[in-house]
Order: sequence, then C-alpha cells, then structure tokens
Amino acid sequence: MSETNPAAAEVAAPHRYTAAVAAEIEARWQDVWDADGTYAAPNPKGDLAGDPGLVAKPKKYVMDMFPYPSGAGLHVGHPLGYIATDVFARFQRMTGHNVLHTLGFDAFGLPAEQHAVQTGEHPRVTTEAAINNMKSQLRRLGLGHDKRRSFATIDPEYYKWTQWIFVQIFNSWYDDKAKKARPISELVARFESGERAVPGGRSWDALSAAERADVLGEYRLAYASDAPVNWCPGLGTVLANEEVTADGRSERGNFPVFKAKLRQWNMRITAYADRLLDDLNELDWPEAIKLQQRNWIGRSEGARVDFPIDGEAITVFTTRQDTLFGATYMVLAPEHPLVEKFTPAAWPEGTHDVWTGGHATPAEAVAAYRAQAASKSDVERQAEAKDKTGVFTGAFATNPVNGEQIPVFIADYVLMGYGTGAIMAVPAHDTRDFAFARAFELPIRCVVEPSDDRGTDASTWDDAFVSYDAKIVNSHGEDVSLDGLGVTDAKARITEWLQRKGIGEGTVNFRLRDWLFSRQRYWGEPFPIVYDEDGIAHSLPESMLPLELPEVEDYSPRTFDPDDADTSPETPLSRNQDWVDVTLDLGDGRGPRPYRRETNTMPNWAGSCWYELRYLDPHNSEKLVDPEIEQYWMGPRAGQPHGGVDLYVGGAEHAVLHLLYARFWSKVLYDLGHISSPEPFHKLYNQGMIQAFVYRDSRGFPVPAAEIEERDGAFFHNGEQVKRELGKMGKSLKNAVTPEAICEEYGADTLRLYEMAMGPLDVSRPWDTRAVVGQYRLLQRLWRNVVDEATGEVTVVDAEPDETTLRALHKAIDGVRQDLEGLRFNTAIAKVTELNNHLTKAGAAVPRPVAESLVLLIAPLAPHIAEELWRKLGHTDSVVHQDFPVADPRYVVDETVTCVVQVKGKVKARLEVSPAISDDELEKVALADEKVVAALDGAGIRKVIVRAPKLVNIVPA
Ligand code: ANZ
Repeated sequence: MSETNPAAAEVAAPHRYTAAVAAEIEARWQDVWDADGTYAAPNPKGDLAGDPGLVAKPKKYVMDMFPYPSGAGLHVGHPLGYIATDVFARFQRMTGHNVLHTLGFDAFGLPAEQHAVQTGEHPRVTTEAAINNMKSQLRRLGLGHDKRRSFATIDPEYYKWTQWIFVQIFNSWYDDKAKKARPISELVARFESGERAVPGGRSWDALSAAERADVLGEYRLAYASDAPVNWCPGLGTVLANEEVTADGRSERGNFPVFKAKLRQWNMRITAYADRLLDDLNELDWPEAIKLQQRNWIGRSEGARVDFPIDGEAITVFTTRQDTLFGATYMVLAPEHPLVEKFTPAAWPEGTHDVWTGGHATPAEAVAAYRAQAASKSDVERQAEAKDKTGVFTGAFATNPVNGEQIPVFIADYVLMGYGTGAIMAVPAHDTRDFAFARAFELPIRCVVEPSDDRGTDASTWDDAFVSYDAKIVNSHGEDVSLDGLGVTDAKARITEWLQRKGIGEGTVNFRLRDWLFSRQRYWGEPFPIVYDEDGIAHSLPESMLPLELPEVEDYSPRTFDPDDADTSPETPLSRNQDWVDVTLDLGDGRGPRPYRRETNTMPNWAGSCWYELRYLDPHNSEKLVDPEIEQYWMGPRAGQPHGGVDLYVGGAEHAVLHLLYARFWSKVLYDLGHISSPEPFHKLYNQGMIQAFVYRDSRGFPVPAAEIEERDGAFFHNGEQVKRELGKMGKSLKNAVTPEAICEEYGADTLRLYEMAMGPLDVSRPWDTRAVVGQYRLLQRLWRNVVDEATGEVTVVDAEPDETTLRALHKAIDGVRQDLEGLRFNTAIAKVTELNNHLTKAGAAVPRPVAESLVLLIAPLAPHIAEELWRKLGHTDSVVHQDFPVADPRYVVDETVTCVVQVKGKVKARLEVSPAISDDELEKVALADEKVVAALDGAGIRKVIVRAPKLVNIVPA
C-alpha cells in the first residue's frame, strides 16, 4: 500500500495527494473560511444583516438535530447526518440559495449532572469542556456552519427565552371555539363580564384570589396538578415507568417504588391533539414517522355510554358501540373512584367462586387486587398476555339497550388514564375480553356475524371474532334494532339512539396525555415561577429573565428511608434558602412581596422545543426572534403552507417526543402571534445508523476491535478465537473509531466521502475501516488529473474536450445534480468517480473546462481538496459560492444508434440518431438527408416504412 505510505510517496512523487497534504490543505482552508466568514448567511436585517444580493436569493434552511455534548466525544457514527446536511447545504449554496446551516448544543442533561453528584464538579464545567471538545472534532470535518449562530441550551441568553416561552404558555388558554391559544387575560375578561360562565356557577367577583387561580389552572396551557408518579424515596427522585422493574422496584439501586400523587407541572398538549394530527398531512416527513405520531396521538372515534347502577351511572368509552348487545359484563380500572361506592358489604347470593378471588367480602377482594395492580406499570398491564386477572366487585349494572343486569369487575387491563377508565366488555368481539370471559366463566355472545365457518354460537369459539366489515346480528331491543346493518351504519344508528335517550353520545378520544414537564433535578432550566403567601403561582416578568441557576453545594436530591412512602422529593434547588425565598416586585401593582421560588427544573426536552427559531436571530435580547427575520427563513410559502425548516435531518428515534413537543410549542407561539410558521420542520429526513462489528470472547465480553486478526474468515484476539457480530459503535463495545483517527490517516475529505458513499443515507450500514482507502484513492486520482505529482504544476490544458469526454462530463453533471438534490450522495459519488476514471483512462492532459467542472462537482462532498484545486486552477474566489455546473442537454442524451436508410431496398445512408427518436422524427431526418435526397433524384415517394430507431425504407413512386 505505497499510496497510503506518506514517506514512500514523498520520494516517488513529492506532490502527490497524501494524508499529510490533506491535513495541511484542510487546516489552511478551514482557517481561511473562518476568517472570511465564508459560511455566514445574512439576515434581511439586524446584527447578522449582510450582502443584500444574497438575501434576495431564495432561502434554504438546512438543520441537524443538535447533539448532546457527551464527555466521550464523537465516534465516526455520529457525524453521518452532519456531513449529509453539509453536502446538501453546500450544494444549495452553489445553486443560488442563501443557506442557513449551523449547529448548537443540547446541553442540559443527566450525564453531566450525575458526574456532578459523584465528583462535586459543576455540570457547567464538564458540559462546556465537552462542547469545546466536540466543536474541535466537528471543525476538523470542514462543516460549513455559520458559527455566529451557534449556541448551547445552557447559555443564560438562550434559556432566558426558553423561560419566556414557558411564561407565554403559562399565561395562555386554549379557546376551543376559535381552535387556538389566547392570552389568559382574555379569559379573565370573559369571566369578569359574565360573557362566559365561571365553572362552579359563582360570579368571578365572589371568588377569592386562590379560587380564581384554581379556576384558571384548569385552563392554562402550563399548569401544576397532582399527578400520580413513581416516587422512589431510596433514590430521592421520581422515576419514569421505564426505570421501574416488573416487581415495582427501582432499576437503579433496587429500592421500592411507590405510586404517589405529587404536584407537578404539565403542558396541555392534549388541547392541540387535533391540529397536531391534521397538520401532519402537509409535512414532507417519512410516512413511518407520521404514522408513529398518529398512533401516539391515538385519535379514536367512538361513544360514551352510561350504564345505570343504583340510580347513578358508570360511563364507558367504546369504539364499538355497534356491539352493545354483546356486552355481557363491565370492567373498571382498579383505581376507578366509583368502585367503593357500588361495592356491597357481602357477595351477592350465588356468586361464582372464581369471581371472588377467594376473599370473604367484595371490599377485601377489591383492596387486595388494588394493591397488586398498583405495583405494575401501564405497559405491563396492557401487555397482551392471555392470563387476565381481575375480581368481581359484587355489583351489577344495567345494559341500557336490553335491560340486562351485568356483573361489574375490576381488572388491570383497563387503565384509569384512558377514556373513562371503564369499559363494557364484549367478549365475542374483543380478544382481551374473550380471554377474561373464558377465565371467569362469563357469557360470550356473538353480535357480529363471523365471515368464517365458526358459526354464531360463541361458546364454541377459540378466540374473539374481530371485524369492522361484517353484519350485526342478535342485536334488537324494545325500541332499537341493529340486525342486518353493517358496522358503520350500526354505529351511526345506535349513537343517534343513545343521544336521543340522553344516555350516551358520540365522542372522540385521544391516547395522547398531557406532558409532565417538571423534574427534581439541578441541571435544567429553572421555572420562571414564584408562589405568593397564598400559594398562588405567578410568572416572572420578562425583566427578571433569565432566572439563572444558583450555585449549590450539593447536586444530588435528598434520599430517604427506602420504605417510607410518606416522604416527598426534596429538589437540589430547594435547599438554597437565599435563592428560594425572595422579596420581589413583579410589577403587577401589588408592590414588593415575599415569594417562594418553584424548585423543580424543566425536562431535557425544553431546550430543543424551539432552537430552530434561535438560530435565526441568535443575539436578539429584545425579542424571541424578529418577525421579519423569522418570516424570511421560516414563513409559509408555496408547497410549504405551514412554513418551517426546509430540511431537518436526525435519527428516527425522535419520532414522537422531541418532534411532537417542538410542533406543540410552535403552534402556541404561532397562535399568540410571535411567529408566522405553525410548524417547525417542513421536511424531515432520518439518516440510518453506522453500525460496527463487535468482537466477543468466549465469556461474551467485547474485546477491542482494533486488535482483531482475521485468518481464513475467522477472528482472533491474542490468539483466542472470538465471535463477530454487528452492533452499535461505542466505547462500551470497544469498537469506537474516532473521526480524528481517520482524518489523520487519510484526511477529512476522505472521511466525508466514505461516510456518504457507504450506502443510501437512510439505510444503516456497517463501518469498515479497511474500505475507507477506496475514497482516498479517488481523491488521489482526482488530484493527479489536475496536478503533476512530480512538479506540483497544474497539468490541465486550454483545449476543447472531445465528444466522448463532453458526454461523460455532462451526464455526470446531470446525474450528480439530481442526486445531490435528492440526498442520494452515494450515487452522486459513483458518478463523479466514473467521470474521474474516464479522464484517468484517457491518459491525456485534462481540458480546463472539464477539470473545473469536475472540481465543482465534488466541492460539496470534498470541500477542502476542491477549494485547493480551484485555487490552483487560477481562481481567486472561494469554490464555496461558485455556480454548480449545469448540464448541456445535447450531451446528456444517451449514445446514438445507427439507423440504416434504404431506398428501393438498397442502403443509401447511415444516420446517428437518439435511441428514443420517434417514427415521425426519424422519417423527417431520413428524408432530409442529402444522400437520400440524391438517391431519390426528385422522384416522388410512394411509401415510407419506419422502424425507429434502426431502419427507414423508402419506396419511390
Ligand atoms: C367495547 C368493545 C367491543 C371494544 C369490541 C372493542 C372491541 P382504542 O381503539 O385504542 O381507542 N377501552 C376503552 N377504555 C379503555 C381503558 N381505559 N383501558 C383499556 N381498554 C379500554 O380502544 C378503544 C377500545 O378499548 C374500547 O372499545 C374499549 O373496548 C377499550 F368488540 O368497547 B371497546
């Protein structure tokens, strides 16, 4: 491998493109680009205003999902998306766009906080060190970022506005009629004037301040409420469901976890469920991601139906009101508040043994079952296991369509947090109900005619029959019958009947829940909220923002006796008396007063909910973003009715949380008139993952991939045979490859090309260090086509290229253009390679126009070598802002074919024509050919037989 050996190469050819040359070129141009502000994208106004000519161009906003600055730094898998957006952004710059491309850091996060807990080092210190490390790693790749626009979410000038947005959300409510958020002051005005009735029936004037605050809390888009959470006294923190084990203990530390109601902040994202769904239709996102969002929002059309019981009613939510006649029992969530109310003192006579769970009274059975259910997470409760558990409450309710008395159970497969927390069970047509009915020996009644041969006697079935496209049977009562109707018609008829009777109505239910927005952590944005002596929450005025994190002695939450459920979290911020208890004048006319600060912090998601807006106007201290600037980069336009970033690239793992939260914040800001774009990201693209081989020894432990020897298809580490599998890349699997290592061996341009050439961008692919050299060789051949390796002189000649070269060139231009526009970087590289090989094979000095076009073609992909060659070719302007070559259509058409023209059966001419030529066109060309004209010698034509593209036969008159 002499080509990769710099020392040998220097002797043979001192001006060869080597890793050392690449390193020198790359560092030099990166410095020049920085000094010249080459990637600065001008705004139409403000401190980033610039070249009006550029601003007049169409804009392109190209964005990455920004990274969390991990202390471990980047491996070669991380920059895949960053390189891709960089190639795209560079291409857009060369095709007449003003391109905004930059990168910030999503810098609040648990790892830095955990490190702080362990070492006492401030998380800001470790985070900033990690950011600086990452910045230098990224700089080495030659990414064309407008660095003036970069920031980290932990910068107080940034989180000032995160807090400001929180205040806007807190001070808003959702007007269901107007279908938009409005300032809460408008709601207060309506309550005051009586235009809108105050819930509870009293007048606004008659309410105390605390009562008013409670009423408004039911409307605010950010509100505090008592939410059931997983409280772990032993760790001193609440946990996500995913952090709790199946037996109700903490995954970390194995401490008991209790369901506790704690006061938490929430975002009323559910108010936007419909709009979040509808607006998906206009977005250019992968269908799979749209589907995940749709499922997450989970819109279900159905009905609420009241089942009378003891003069009251249990309301169920069902999507199959057409099956009401098949409801043979009911199930309530174990936590349902009505359970105690209807539970009788003793088991009714004749209660089935399997229904009681062996308990002496219904109260005992309910209590025991509740305790058992409380220890399971919702996910486990919903798992499609066949063995359904539950217990009879001793009560019966009335099926409103036929007056039947049906038993009421509690079972954990019904969740309190969905619908009404109560269901009517239709075992014949719902698989979970079927399993439960079998276990508890409950009647199963067919009301939807099976399309298979199982018959309508459901007692003989093995499973439920589920269909939305079948006929209803066995469904007639005194004044309503559904028999013979299809599912849809039956739903409509029964819903109308329920509504008329006043015992039910059609409704839409969403799976989406409000967003739990507070965390008991130090390293997050403090809430801009204080509480007065009455415990009423007030938002801080803008003049008091940012509310900065105080310095604290101890970053860890306080822990308690692990078994003491009667404790509640003590947040790291709450221990800081001077910070917590303050006297402030909020400017609300009440003068200076004592307040207590909110001591929770915001979740990691907060900072990434609006960062696309801050890049636009990053230094604005007066406004979130200047409206004119926002409109310029983000505003709605043809094909993008909701506006948004033109291209947003990131991993598919962010299908719901981040991408839903950011959409929600955009919509609130849009409703309140702060921005013109109700959607943040018009086009979304998910890049694949770079995977890597993991080598494991006989104990299954990963061994360093760099130390593996391969012999006859087997793999060895220190002589011991090891197993190879495909997995993630990372330190823990001992297979991380750093970008620096590859840059050192080949240069950043080679690394960029290799990552882009590995396969289609959206497909995952295995990293193979040995294959990187292929792209290095491409760059060496490219260099050699322009520069003499012995003398360093430019070898191109001022000559006209020949026809075949022109064809090769223009085909490449045409293909590369389309490929770069379509993010097909791997095929673009293949086309550049083909052209370059053509020139190499031709063996002669390359004509200047061809060399220049070739350099421009590769510039977005390998910007450093392109810049160097461009300058060597005599240009003084950067390659970055040159026009991308445009193909001449004459040379793009495929090679010609030879068409034989016969006159009276004798070949008279041969024509070179396009293989796509039409019969008519070919006839015209043939008849106009001079040899043909001569052969006809003025004779008229009787007949022309055309077989395009190969034959024309002319029969003279
Ligand atoms: C009767 C019925 C008959 C149902 C039938 C289904 C099939 P989606 O589509 O996901 O909205 N359900 C309602 N609330 C529930 C809760 N809190 N916990 C567990 N299950 C609940 O599902 C709606 C269906 O899920 C509802 O329609 C209800 O069962 C059940 F042949 O009612 B159905």
